[in-house]
Amino acid sequence: MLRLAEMTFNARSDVDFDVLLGTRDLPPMESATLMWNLNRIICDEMKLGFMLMLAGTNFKNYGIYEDIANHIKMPLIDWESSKSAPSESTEPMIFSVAPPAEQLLIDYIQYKGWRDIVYIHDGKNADRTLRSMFSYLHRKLPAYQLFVDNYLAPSDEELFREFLNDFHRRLSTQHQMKSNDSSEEIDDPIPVNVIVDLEGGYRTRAFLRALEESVLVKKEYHYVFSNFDVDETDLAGFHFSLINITCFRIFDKSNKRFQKTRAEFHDVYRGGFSNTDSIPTSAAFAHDAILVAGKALQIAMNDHGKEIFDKSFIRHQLFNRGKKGLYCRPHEDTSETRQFESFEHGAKIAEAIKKVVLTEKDGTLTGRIQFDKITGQRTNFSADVVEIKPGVNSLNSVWERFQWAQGEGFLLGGERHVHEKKKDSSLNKKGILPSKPWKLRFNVVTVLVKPFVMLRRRNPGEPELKGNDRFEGYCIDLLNLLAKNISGFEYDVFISDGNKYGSRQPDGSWDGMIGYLLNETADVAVAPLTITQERERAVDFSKPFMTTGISILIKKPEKQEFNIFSFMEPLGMTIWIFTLSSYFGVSLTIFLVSWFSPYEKRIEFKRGEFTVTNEFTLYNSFWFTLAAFMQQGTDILPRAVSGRIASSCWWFFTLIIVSSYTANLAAFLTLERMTPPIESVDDLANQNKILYGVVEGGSTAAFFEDSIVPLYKKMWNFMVSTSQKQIESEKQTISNSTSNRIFVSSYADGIEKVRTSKGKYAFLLEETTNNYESGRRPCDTMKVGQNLNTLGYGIATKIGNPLRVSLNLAILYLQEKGELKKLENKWWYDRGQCDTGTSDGGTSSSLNLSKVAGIFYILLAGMVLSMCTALIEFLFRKNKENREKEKNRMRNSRQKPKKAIMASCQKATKMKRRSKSEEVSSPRSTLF
Ligand code: CWD
Repeated sequence: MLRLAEMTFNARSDVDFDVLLGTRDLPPMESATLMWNLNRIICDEMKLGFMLMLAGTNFKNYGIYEDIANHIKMPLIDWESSKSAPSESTEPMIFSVAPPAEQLLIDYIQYKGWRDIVYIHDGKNADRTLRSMFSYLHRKLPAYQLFVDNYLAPSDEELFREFLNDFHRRLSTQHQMKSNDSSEEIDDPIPVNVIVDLEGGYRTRAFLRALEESVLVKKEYHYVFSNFDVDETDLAGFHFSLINITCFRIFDKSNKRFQKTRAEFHDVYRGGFSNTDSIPTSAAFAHDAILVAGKALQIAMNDHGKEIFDKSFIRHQLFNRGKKGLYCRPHEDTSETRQFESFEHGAKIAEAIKKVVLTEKDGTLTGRIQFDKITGQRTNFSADVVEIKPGVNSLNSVWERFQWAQGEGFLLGGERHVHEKKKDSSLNKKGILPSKPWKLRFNVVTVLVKPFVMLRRRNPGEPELKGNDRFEGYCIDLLNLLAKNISGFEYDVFISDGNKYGSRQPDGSWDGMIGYLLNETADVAVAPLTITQERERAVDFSKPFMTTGISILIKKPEKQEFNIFSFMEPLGMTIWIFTLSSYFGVSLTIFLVSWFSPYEKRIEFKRGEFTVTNEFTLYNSFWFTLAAFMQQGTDILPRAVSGRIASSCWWFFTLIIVSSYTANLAAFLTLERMTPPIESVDDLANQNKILYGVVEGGSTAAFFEDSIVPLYKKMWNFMVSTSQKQIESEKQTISNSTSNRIFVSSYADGIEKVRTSKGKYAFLLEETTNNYESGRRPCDTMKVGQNLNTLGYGIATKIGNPLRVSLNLAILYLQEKGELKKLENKWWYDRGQCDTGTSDGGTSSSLNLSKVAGIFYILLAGMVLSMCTALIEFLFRKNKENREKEKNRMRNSRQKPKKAIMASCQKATKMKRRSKSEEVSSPRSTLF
């Protein structure tokens, strides 16, 4: 800015000398050391000499400049602080281009009628400022009572937030205490008016940031920023939806003449600041300080003759009173003894500065410049007061600007400007946000993706579509709804180059829609843009207008083809194998228990002989179980309990299996079966016949890459390794085709790949597109399984854009009214082209083992029980026989003589019976 001012001044044709701005690079030093050395540095510079000093002082180094200026009589034009010289001085050497805000503050306080204020300050300057304020107030209104509560702001900007939180907490407690002390309830909020007086724009902006994030902020708080360092352009970047803010503006950054000069300067020097750099107000004061210096020298030459400075400079060396240079400490600094001598032209130049009157016509950036002859402070200047009152939200806040002129006060008559004044009548307007927004036409960036944004088809003979009419889709309808609900929201839609959503590049920049927002080509991005933490750091997102998740898209399975073995399909293969094994197992069990159990034996009398037989031979056992399985009967049945247990279990088993088979067969043969090869993400991950992939570099790929869930990690590793194998095999076959790759470059490519890969490729994409595509012709894709995660699509704006608040309210309003659901139905389901009824293939799948495992367990338990019973039967019978034998032996030994007679009688009885049984001739006659 100093160089720009030098260039501006030297370009003037009415001045026949140039100002030469000397600069000196300071050696690298800690700021504390710099302060320490500043005096020496300035004194060294004086040995070569200059005509006046220009500096942006701060409260730490002001004293050093002040000493040198007053002592050597070297005028100082300060562009940073507005301190005045001691009032008794009639020959001020220090002149401040930065105007004092005290009078403006007091006028404002009086205009508002405030009696209590809180004054937050940096420290050193506060005493002097308050003194000036009160002296002005007592001169103007001796009876006006003003109470000031002082707060010292921390010197470290990092602590501002903590400071403000404490401060707000303290105010709340005070209010509480006042309510408790008072006999009456204090319901009305007590207004708190805070004057913030911080040094420099940087600190003031840091304070604003902290204020924005501070807790316990209340609507009755009014913050006034008393230095001229922030204006509405700075404030537009902050959200203050509750509190009132006032700032003072003296430098209009949008000033056309300034912008033009700046552009010229940029062209000439190809450096310095760019057109987008924000210029702090202190830089504008520095610029004007140079103009003041030039003008003062011109006045001095006019007053004292052109030759006044002729002998002062010879080959860049100042000669003061005929001697080289100026010496702060002449005895220490030179070998020749010389008396201390002040600057011979200092007083004349200071006198000339007092006469300077510059206006915007002379090129000043901060308005009229004139100095008080006694204090050296700027006088007769005017400033704008900008008041920001909260509206429904910060977008709709009311910005009032009015002018103030020193000595005159506020120009509240016809010259008061009200910008963006809220109209009460607008409250009656329909919609949720009745007031007028700050900016009226927005650039909206989007991407072409079905059915969110699509190019509208033109019917033959229709005129060419222009502007927003070129597009249709969910997002376009959403924008229309937003425009209806945010009053004054108008927009122009354009498509992101390369249809990119926005991802962070290795150099930290962003491409796609996010990039457009950051470089301010677009104000809003409306698209299926996922809210991610990485993006949220770069831009602001609204509340989600739609939720979705990553899902699996596969090709619909072909309809079932029946073959000669289709009858087997109602039962799964494992059931068939288990059933066959059970058949063998049960048959053998029945055989064994029958062979073992004595109760299964029959004594038959055949051809004159008694024989012991068992009908359950191995062959008969297999026949018996097979007949039971086929729901048929046999002529043999078990008689022993063990055999009966085994048979009953088998009958129960066959009952369940056969009825399940019958039921399943009917469904199988009548329904068109379309069983998908995979039914969930686990199925997909645990197989390798079907390849699967995602869009390369997209948010879905990022989800898998960054996931810590083992299943998704495994899937990502599979995708990466498969892709590498594919690339290597492409290299070996020297093929340029990338159509086999599992990573695709767009969603359309992925969907196409699913369609053409004959069921050997599954694509992972967001559910919204999945559902849309599955409902479109040729109806050959389908979504399987649950979503892998939950995502939200949000509307993105540049950080700090107050439009976000309106968008949030509008989205919530549309959601509550069901408008968003209506839109979703319109674009997804009402326009569906496929019959969704036939795609339900899971209803007639083969019966699997897990559903009928119980009957296998029952069968097994039955077999074990039957064997145990057979063993018990055997032991029981054996025991009984032994006892009988013992009894007989005892009886025989007692009745030996009768034995012969008994034997002949028994023989006769047996002969008689045999002849009877032969008459009946039944093979199955049984003695037991
Ligand atoms: N995006 C995506 O990854 N899959 C999709 O189906 C659609 Cl419609 C969009 C982009 C994603 N939402 C993003 O913001 O990157």
